[in-house]
Amino acid sequence: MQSWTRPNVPRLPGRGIAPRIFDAATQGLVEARPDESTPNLASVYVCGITPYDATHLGHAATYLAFDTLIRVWLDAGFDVRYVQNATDIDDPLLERASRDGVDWRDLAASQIELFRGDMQTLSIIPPDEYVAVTEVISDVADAVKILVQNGSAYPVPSPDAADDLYFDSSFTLPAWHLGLESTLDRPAMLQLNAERGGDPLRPGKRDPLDPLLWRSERVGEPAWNSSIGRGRPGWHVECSVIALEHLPTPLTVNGGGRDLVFPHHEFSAGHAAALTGHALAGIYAHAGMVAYEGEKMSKSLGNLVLVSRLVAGGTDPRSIRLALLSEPYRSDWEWTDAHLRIADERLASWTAWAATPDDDDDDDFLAELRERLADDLDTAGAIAVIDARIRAGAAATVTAVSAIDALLGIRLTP
Ligand code: 5CA
Ligand code: ZN
Repeated sequence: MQSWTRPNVPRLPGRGIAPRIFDAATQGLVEARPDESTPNLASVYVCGITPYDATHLGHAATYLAFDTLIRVWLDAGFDVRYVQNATDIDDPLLERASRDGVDWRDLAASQIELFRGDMQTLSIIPPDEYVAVTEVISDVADAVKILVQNGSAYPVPSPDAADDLYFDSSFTLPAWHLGLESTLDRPAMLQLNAERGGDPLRPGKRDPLDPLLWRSERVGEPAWNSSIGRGRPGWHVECSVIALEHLPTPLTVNGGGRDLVFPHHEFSAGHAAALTGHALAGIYAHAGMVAYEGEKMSKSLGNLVLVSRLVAGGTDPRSIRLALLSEPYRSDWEWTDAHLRIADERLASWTAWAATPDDDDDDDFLAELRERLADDLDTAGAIAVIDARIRAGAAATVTAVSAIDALLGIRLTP
């Protein structure tokens, strides 16, 4: 599927540092760099939107976190390969389409178009491959067939349709990258599973946690022909298949928002391990949840601040970027109007500062910025470095202005 236009990312003098970022599997900071199998190629899969109610600031914050990672990687001299999906067939999308009396395909297409526009407006580096789930249904079915053949998938009867297929989670327990080390106990897993698309109460499963791999055709629901009959894929396996198809494994980073740690990334990794015999990713990285009016910003609650609405109301997209970058990407935090007011003031001060740059190189500044960002993408720290420079009366330099553009994605000069 078509991605969006890539922003210009200036090259900076010298070379940046491979960042250390937080890994959910080991619960610690790990250097994010290519491994020996792909010595200079950093690869990242980031879970994309389910296309309705896009693009809210929570989505934007998550994609901006991985945009920062990619900018830091490029500055460190790595080639980067980036893949993102769009979950353009799933129960919540069908429910919303039916609630609003629109065709689910039209809803998905229009929301993906809106998302592309918002990402481009925010100068977010596009994925090299932007893949809709509906483009890979037969590949997912073929993968599920392999799981059936190797014994990690099993049928669950349905009263009104052919058998569905589920993943036997005990099959990959040794490869459970996140469950192995995470702090989740079984009751917490069961609860999150129920809240986040699982069906622990479905009769006939070997373990209530086992996730759906393939839903056989139901009357009135979309279905596709495939090597395992007519139906549609479960959620987690789509991301495993798209990542495996387009990126070398193990990926350097598998990413998304923290609401995806369990069960989504757990099972994407589990399915991939069952398919390939090795780990999906070296690092599992997650952005914190952005809240609004006291609760996680979410499509189901409807407490959304949309990027497109802010921009239509005259907000400078660079202010949105700066506001989101002012919070550590891993924290959960609450969006307030003050975030935008402070970002507007900061943008005005930075722009005035950048208007008359010196030609001198400013190696210290660049080194400080690189050091902050290599430290778990400390964008708030990087912003503080720039604020401090300006407060101290240091002149802007051509390199400093380019560094802010390349690393933070904020262009200060026309
Ligand atoms: N399509 C699936 C992933 S395969 C999905 O989670 N879609 S989504 O539209 O619900 O979310 C898209 C991305 O934004 C995910 O990475 C999700 O973790 C992230 N996200 C959703 N809500 C928030 C929030 N309030 N704050 C931060 N990130 C969020
Ligand atoms: Zn996903």
